[in-house]
Amino acid sequence: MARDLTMIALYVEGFLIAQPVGWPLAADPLLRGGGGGPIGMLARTSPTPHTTRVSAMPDKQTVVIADASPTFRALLRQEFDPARYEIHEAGDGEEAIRLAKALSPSLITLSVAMPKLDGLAACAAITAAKESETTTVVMITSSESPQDQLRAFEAGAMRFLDKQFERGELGAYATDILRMKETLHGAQVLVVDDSRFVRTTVSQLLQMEGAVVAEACHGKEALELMAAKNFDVVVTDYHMPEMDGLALVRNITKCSEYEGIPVLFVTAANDKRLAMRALDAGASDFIRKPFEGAELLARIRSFARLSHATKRLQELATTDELTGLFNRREAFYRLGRCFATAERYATPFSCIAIDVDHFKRFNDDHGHAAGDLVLSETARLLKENSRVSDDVFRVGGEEFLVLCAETNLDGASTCAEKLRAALEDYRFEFQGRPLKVTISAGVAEYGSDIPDADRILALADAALYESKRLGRNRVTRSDGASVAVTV
Ligand code: GH3
Ligand code: MG
Ligand code: MG
Repeated sequence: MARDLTMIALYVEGFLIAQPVGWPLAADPLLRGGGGGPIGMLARTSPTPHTTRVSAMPDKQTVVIADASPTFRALLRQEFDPARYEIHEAGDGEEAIRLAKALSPSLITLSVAMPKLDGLAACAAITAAKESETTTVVMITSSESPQDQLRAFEAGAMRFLDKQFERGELGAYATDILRMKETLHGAQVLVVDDSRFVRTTVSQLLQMEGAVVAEACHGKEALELMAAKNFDVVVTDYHMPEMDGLALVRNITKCSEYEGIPVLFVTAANDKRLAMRALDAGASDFIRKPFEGAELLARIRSFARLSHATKRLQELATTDELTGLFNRREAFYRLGRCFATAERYATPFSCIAIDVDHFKRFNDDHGHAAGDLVLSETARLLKENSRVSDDVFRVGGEEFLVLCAETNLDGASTCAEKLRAALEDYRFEFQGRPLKVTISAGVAEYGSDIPDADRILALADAALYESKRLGRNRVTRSDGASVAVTV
């Protein structure tokens, strides 16, 4: 019979962490001895943080089955649906390590008794290797000995399975583990707690599931980290020096850039009012101390899923499909924000309205597909030839807008001329044919006489119209001054 290795909770320093039930608690000399107990196990077996892509899993998961007997390997193979898994087999420990490094499988099963190198040694080598840091190892043995199980966990195995396992058990475990990895693999999680012990333990739990974790010891440090990097989920404690959890939640909520980032608030069991205050302040949920590691992970997984879905929706709502640029709606949002900042701090900003010349004729002559290619290439050229601090938008069919932060009319006119020249110089290619287009532009700068964002757009548009009237392929400033041609 297979051992039940689902998680149980273990109470350590004020909160619970999850442990495999198969862990021989009472008989474990390490637990009684202190230092090398279960936390030590987490520390030894958890992979190092990594910075892989977020969540998207390939169509088929790779699994390696390592056992000396081809018959037993065939039996294990039956656990995995060939439509969902790509199975590789190894006949000894050395081959298992080689395949683990070459394929970075999602899961590997290792039998303890194997030629050349036994399963335990192979397991230790695989979990230590960078290439297989996200590989889950299942150790398979005919031994019932708790000491063997302990050694398997110490070597980095996530599960210990008896050779007499029930049919379907390994397959079900693989499905479970891969679903968990799917949602936390590469998820960016920020853990905020003033207790180093709690931070480290929570981080290690998360890292074991493939999350990328950052740690902060109070709210202020958390905000600093959030300003520098995007997170999918934040987990925060309440009592902390400098800035407590509640103040952190309030700060996150009031900042529009952090909209959609779920915050999981950790409260003491008996403080219902605090939990309510945290939710009122904008936390997505709370979890009571002491908590089980398994529950914490389950909640973070669901928040990571939510966070990805929200980000995807935000992306869809703000980007133009053809060019990948920000869309018209985002242009108005950012223009409004730019306007408010300029009004408040009296900083300059300018905008450039751009329109592709004679584009209707271009479509008629070369076809819509060629037109689409030109639009997406034009978008790329506009981005490449403007500053990183400038925002480029597609605001209409063949109409673009560039917002130049902290830039006056002279600076923006130089930028517009650079963009015009870049388009004039560029040779597009469609189905082997070289094609050319030009653009016209109009530039306007914010000033105290401009009452609202619409007005600055109207000025840039009027200047653009003037460029068209004067013959196209040129830049006009809203003050009527001429713009030197750079080519
Ligand atoms: P002007 O120099 O005065 O701007 O002339 P124009 O022909 O570019 O201007 P007009 O506004 O009359 O026509 C714009 C054309 O842009 C109409 C349409 O065929 C084309 N267009 C708009 N959106 C798309 C698009 O998504 N793909 C393609 N291929 N063409 C588009
Ligand atoms: Mg046009
Ligand atoms: Mg137009």
